[in-house]
Amino acid sequence: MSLQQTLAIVKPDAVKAGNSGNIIAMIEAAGFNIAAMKKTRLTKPQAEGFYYVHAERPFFPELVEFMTSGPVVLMILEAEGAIQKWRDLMGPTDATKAGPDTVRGRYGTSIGENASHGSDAPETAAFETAYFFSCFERK
Ligand code: 3AN
Repeated sequence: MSLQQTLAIVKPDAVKAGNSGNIIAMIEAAGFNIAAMKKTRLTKPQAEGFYYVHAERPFFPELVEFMTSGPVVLMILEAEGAIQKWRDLMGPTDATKAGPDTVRGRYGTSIGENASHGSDAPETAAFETAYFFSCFERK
């Protein structure tokens, strides 16, 4: 296993509910290095571009609407095997099926409003981290 970077997003539902600090604490307790972090509100074109692979899916308009509904916290997480490690900590996409020790189990409520995002492969992690952070913003 090698040192990897992955993109994490605290989604608008979790930021709105005041849970971004709790989620960051879970990330730090799990041993990730937070290599970059910022809070911002995505524009519609930014959200559409980020989720371009889902553009043909029926839930795409709902997804874009939700992701632009309020501020998000964007982070680059670094660890050995960071991509899978962060997906394990988040739990499954459907928050109603996520365990009590996972981010989505604790702070998500449904398949759409699931508190967090994580890259799913090295190629998507490379695209997603570069989508939101320049090389000057990575520590
Ligand atoms: P993950 O983020 O766990 O990799 P994907 O890639 O299957 O999950 O889905 C991308 C995003 O689309 C997820 N963040 C999820 O919240 C949203 N999504 C997936 N399926 C649905 C659905 N049926 N209804 C609403 N949103 C969905």
